[in-house]
Amino acid sequence: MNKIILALDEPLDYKILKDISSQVAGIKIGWPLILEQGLEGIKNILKNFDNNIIFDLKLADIDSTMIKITTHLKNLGDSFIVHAFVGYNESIRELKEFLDKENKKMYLVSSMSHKGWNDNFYPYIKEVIKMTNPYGLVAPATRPKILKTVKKDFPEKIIISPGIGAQGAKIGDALCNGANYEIIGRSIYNSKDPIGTILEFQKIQEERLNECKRAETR
Ligand code: BMP
Repeated sequence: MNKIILALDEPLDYKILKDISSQVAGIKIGWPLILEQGLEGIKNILKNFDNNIIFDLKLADIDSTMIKITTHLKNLGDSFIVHAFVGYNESIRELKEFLDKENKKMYLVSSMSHKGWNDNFYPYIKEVIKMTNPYGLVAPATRPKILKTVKKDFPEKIIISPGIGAQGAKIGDALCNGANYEIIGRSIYNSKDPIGTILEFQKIQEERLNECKRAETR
């Protein structure tokens, strides 16, 4: 089972990264690693990964700024995570057109995993998602109710879900609640044996998925 997206917010040894690359469904790169390693460092890290490289810059700006930013990174990755709350016209619409032309995917943030996020805005975010028709969505493992709602509203979208381990959700829970992949960072890159941890998490994911499928059919 390959349903882990590694959130690489801190560097790992190159040898470990090479071994990890075949064990995960993707890698998420964001500001912490970009600022620490610089673009050249990121290029070297990404040599270990063939595909599903997700740039998580949580873009939230006007169209021309977001297009400039993604232009710098488009040759390095496959997808970009973008905030939906900025709205559609002169922002996400134009970025989506640009990314489509470049054959890149967009994930929109539907809800976040931390306590301070306010899901009262979800009806608005849902409208932006509908208009945009992105490739995928980010939805939190920490709040099963909204994750299930997002899945129900957008059953055909790929849902990637953070909040597992360090933020409190259990491995496999997001998969049971409708996510396609679980985004995991600290529990992997801070562990003494990242590859062993990934293999163990994959086993737990499989067991949890079987359990919840069985529960559904009861
Ligand atoms: P960790 O497993 O170490 O908590 O990492 C989670 C990753 O997912 C981090 O890169 C974080 O920025 C990201 N993330 C999140 O935690 N919550 C969200 O709602 C959206 C995210 O992208």
